[in-house]
Amino acid sequence: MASCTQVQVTVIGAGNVGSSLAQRIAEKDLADVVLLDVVSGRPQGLALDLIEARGIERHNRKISGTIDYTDTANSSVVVITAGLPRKPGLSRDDLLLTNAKIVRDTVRGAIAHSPDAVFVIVTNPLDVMTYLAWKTSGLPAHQVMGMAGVLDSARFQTFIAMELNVSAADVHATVLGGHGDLMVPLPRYSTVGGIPITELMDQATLDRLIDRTRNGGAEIVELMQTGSAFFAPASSAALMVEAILHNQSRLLPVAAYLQGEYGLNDVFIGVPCRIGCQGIENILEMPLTESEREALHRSAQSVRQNVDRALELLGNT
Ligand code: TXD
Repeated sequence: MASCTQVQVTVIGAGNVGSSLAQRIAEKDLADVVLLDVVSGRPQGLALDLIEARGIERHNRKISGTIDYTDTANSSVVVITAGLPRKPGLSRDDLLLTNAKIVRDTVRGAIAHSPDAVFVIVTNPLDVMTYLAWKTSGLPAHQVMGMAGVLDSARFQTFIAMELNVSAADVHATVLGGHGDLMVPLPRYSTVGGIPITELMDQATLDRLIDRTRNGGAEIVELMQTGSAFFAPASSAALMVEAILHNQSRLLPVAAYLQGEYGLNDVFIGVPCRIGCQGIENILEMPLTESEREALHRSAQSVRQNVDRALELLGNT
């Protein structure tokens, strides 16, 4: 008899990013979704709300909300969006430790019931949390990746499209490195209809767009005052989930574990990877100029320092 088992994705953290991601996954008909949070009632309520739109959105995906990890069993992909945002009065170290503990606990909870899942980490500080998630999981490195490069590249793509008054669909933008001030937008590898943007705008314009990309998250926080970006982050994570579930071999910039690539070792950082059903199928090494390579190394150095600090803080708990 044919099996009726449906592919399932678990989204941990039913906050802004998590709930938008659940919506995207279900409405794009990618998979059934289990939404898990520590706050009882919230994931259940959001799931019911999403289910009540099914007739209108015309899909039959199951969406359930829970606080119990046993309900997440046998997920193909687990996305971790649980965590606290940066708040006034919360020091960088407090946030690092709090989110490190949350990521550690959620990975432990999820992996116990979905040992073969591909893990996609969204929680900030992204590259650090992806490293901790991988360490905690004991999974092969190709099964753990962080979402940031897709979002940072989408922001760069948007600003280029707005500047040149062309469709974002015709712009390909490349941003490598950590998700933070030291990210590495690569204009040489960013194109409009195949033409490098270095041919289409002067240096001052390029610098302005790069700066806006680097501060993309902060610009939205500044406008919103309470809360941070979640629509584009959810779209970015959904794109990665789709590439995994549909085994698309898409080339996407994701935080991946490096073992010598780009001259870097034992660090998760944003680089272009081929993404399929196994997770990261391989890491693409783009030829970099000396200054691009230096920028990537500077970004990796800062990630590494924060990983060490997080491990030190966790060790004291
Ligand atoms: O590019 C990127 N990687 C990012 C990262 C883009 C956008 C947001 N980025 C980060 O994702 C952000 O800095 C946060 O660390 C996470 C989630 O952002 P979101 O905007 O969704 O935060 P919310 O709305 O505060 O939601 C967090 C949820 C909330 O419902 C908590 O109750 C839940 O996480 N939470 C937990 N769920 C399960 N288990 C535990 N332990 C837990 N702790 C908190």
